[in-house]
Amino acid sequence: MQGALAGALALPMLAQAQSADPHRWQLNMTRGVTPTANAAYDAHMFVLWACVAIGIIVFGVMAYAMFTFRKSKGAVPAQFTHNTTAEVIWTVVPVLILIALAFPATSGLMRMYDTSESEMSVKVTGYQWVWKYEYMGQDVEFTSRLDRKSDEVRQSGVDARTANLPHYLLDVDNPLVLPVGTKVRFVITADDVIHSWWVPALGWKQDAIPGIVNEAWAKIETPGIYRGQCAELCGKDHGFMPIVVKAVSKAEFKSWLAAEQAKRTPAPAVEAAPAAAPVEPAPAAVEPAAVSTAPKTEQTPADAAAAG
Ligand SMILES: [Cu+2]
Repeated sequence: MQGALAGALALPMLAQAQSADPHRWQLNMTRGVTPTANAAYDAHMFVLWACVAIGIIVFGVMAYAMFTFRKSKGAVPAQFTHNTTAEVIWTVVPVLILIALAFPATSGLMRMYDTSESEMSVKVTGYQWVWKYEYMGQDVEFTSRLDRKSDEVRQSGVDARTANLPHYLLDVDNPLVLPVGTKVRFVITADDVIHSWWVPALGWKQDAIPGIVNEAWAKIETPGIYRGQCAELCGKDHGFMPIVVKAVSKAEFKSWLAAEQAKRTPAPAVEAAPAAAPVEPAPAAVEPAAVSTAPKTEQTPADAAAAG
């Protein structure tokens, strides 16, 4: 209880430590690592500066009028009740400004929702309180949960700041590995209550709702580790289901995927990767037949290499 409380209290502080790495007391939004995230950032900055300019103009004119036409200088209030020209101006100008602001926002949103021509799909399922990732059509799936060290610290009741964990509550056991320069489509759902999958560097947040499949996509430009969290209050451990995306080169992703497939496919798992134990035990029924075929497939590349 005490540990959970300490963890909950530490959250606002640590939420700032996430990627693409904002710093403490940072006030503005960060640039992301995808074209849509950067479009969102640009739209945000455009609107911000438009608001700053409008604020300076409006308050500037107001301050000038108050100072120049003050009562002590003998100013007399104007005596008019209606001015069609002024009304047309203060209606048309804001409408034009709103259209100018809506344009980048709408075009950005339309691009965000366009998942066509994606090169691979990942299914994300939220559970209390883990994420499950399935690389669709690749036979690779795993769960991703809070790393054990963070969990131990949060349950121990000690002050998290003394634990010397740079990514306290933001690390997971199995990160979602993705290739850079690839349009990845996400299909997002949940299996118990509503969650929300959010990695700020990707520039979007998508609700994970039981019985509904939401879509999103990302084309990550820069390799790196990008952190996020569940963004929909989903129960007592909502604060303890972080997200880690590891973006790697296409070649690196290919070999990672092959290694995962080998690990998780019952056939080569026994022979091919004895050092890396599978996270989930392979189904026993498939094993005997699989073992007998494994040496053959193993020897072929080795023999070829020896011959060459
Ligand atoms: Cu949650």
